[in-house]
Amino acid sequence: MRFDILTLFPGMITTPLQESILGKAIQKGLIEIRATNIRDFSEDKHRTVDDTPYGGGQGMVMKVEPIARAIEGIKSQSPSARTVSLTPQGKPFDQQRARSLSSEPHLILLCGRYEGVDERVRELFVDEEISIGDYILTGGELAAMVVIDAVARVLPGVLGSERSAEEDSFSNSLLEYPQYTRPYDFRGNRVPDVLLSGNHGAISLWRRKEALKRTWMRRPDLLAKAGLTEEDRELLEQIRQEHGQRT
Ligand code: 4GY
Repeated sequence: MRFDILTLFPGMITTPLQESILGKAIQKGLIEIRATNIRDFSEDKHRTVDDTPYGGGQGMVMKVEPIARAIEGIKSQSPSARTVSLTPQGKPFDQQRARSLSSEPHLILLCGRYEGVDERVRELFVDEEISIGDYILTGGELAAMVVIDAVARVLPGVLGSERSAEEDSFSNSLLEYPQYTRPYDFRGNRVPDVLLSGNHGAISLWRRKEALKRTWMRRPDLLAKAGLTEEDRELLEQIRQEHGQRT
């Protein structure tokens, strides 16, 4: 899968994404990440990419022409590439969206700066706007990296053959159960004995219950859309009783 990032700060993008799992995915040829400087598509001698807002107001707005030329350049080589803009005005990004974007062969990620991007860019060139959360960043770059990381992670082969993204939290709409490794006792804080029991049935049941407990306590909104089994409902009833009948 290919990712083209359009940004005024290409140096922010490439180096961090070359570490660890995504770095290996690049080396294996599973993903290709290219950052393009929008300024390279400005045609005036000052390499202008922004201007003052029509109607007045503070700050600068990114101009349509350099972005149009950058997108058209990529699309002339790859007509089916899908253009995504990162903005707080977009649809909330989640695991489901990460999975659906992972079936695209080529994404163009547009990163705005300053007060935003001329609206005609959205109207003429953007297929979809995505928000990574209800807060305002100084630019779309970090959001684009979040999207790339989450999308690349679910591609076949990226996590390695021994582990699939299907098994983890959010694929089943629950938070993860707690994990432990050695030592068994850290300053009097011991690992739950069931995890040392060798009883795989008991371990699975404990983990499921802990996942349900965490989700119930921290993210009850997720429980509503989780596909709960009859056993899950019984575990939740136990959890409610153990916590003195809340909700
Ligand atoms: N939140 N989710 C976000 C963001 C910065 C002004 C447009 C977000 O995705 N992007 O905060 N982006 C803004 C800054 C121009 C992008």
